[in-house]
Amino acid sequence: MVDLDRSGFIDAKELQRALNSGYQKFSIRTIRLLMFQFRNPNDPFRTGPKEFADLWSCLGQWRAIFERFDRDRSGKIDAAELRDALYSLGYAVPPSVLQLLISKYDDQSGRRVDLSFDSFVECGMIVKGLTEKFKEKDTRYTGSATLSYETFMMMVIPFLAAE
Ligand SMILES: [Ca+2]
Repeated sequence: MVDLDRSGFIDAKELQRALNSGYQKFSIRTIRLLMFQFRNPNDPFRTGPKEFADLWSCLGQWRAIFERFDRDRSGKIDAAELRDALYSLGYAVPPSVLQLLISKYDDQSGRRVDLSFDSFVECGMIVKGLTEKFKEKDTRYTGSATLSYETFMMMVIPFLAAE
């Protein structure tokens, strides 16, 4: 149903259309990040039925986490709720990092930053993805690692998906 042009694969626009519903909107940036995370290693530029199923199930898990940590039932996740949600997943993100991350979603209105579901998923995937990448280099879990310039860039750039 999602594969509107019947190509056997879904593209970012098709996925965005499938995920957007009345109260939930996904930015194309989050969509691209999701597609990157669930790419097929043998065919990384195409999202087929299996990748889509994995992605869908992962979104269900993020939804459950979102509901669980939206303690004040505001329909949004604030900085403290995000910290607790990430902590529950095993990511003890330093306060400075959390602040930098959440500041990316500041709309400059002067109000407290609150994350909608798609921004929450994006934050979660960035923290999870980069932490896992870092852990590959920090095999003894010391919190430090030595990386080459190329390795560092290769780690980070995929998470800076274009708008
Ligand atoms: Ca909330």
